[in-house]
Amino acid sequence: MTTTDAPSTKRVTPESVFVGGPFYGLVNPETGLMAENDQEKINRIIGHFEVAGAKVYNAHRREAWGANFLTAPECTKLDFTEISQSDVFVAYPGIPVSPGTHVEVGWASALGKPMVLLLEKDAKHTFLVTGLETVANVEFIWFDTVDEIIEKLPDAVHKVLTRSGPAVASA
Ligand code: 5HM
Repeated sequence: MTTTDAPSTKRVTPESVFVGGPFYGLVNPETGLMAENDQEKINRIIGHFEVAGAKVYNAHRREAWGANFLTAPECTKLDFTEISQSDVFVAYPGIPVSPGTHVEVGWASALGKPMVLLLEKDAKHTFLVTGLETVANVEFIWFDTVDEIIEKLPDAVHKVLTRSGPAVASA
């Protein structure tokens, strides 16, 4: 982790981040790719951390947005390893709901990873995500637009990186 001197605040920033979100359900069977606006939602988050010098792990980009899917055992093992190695886990659990991202949220919380979850305002999210504060070190960003996420990310990341969240074992 690194501390940056912004004019008004000091914020802790991560050296490594895992970015997750809906993938398989968003790949158009005709093109074999995610739509550009769906790619953009992920790319904006990746870019936010990369311009600050962080190492970003992300399956969508790694697998060329659907053009180069890994096998299920390959991506499962890689994602678990990369989440384990990351300072912070940032993800859209998804509208549409992403089954794989929900598995990753479970791994990240059980691993005690600091987490920031990006939740669409006025949408239904499962109770086991919106209730995660009771067992995990998590911040939620409720958003309408990706611009809102980018504005709120630095504070949310700082909060989870400087706080020790509830341990699952002591729940
Ligand atoms: O179920 P869904 O595809 O939406 O799950 C997305 C999450 O699973 C992503 O955060 C990604 O890290 C992981 N994933 C992956 O790494 C998912 C798929 C396809 O299901 C894949 N590689 N090929």
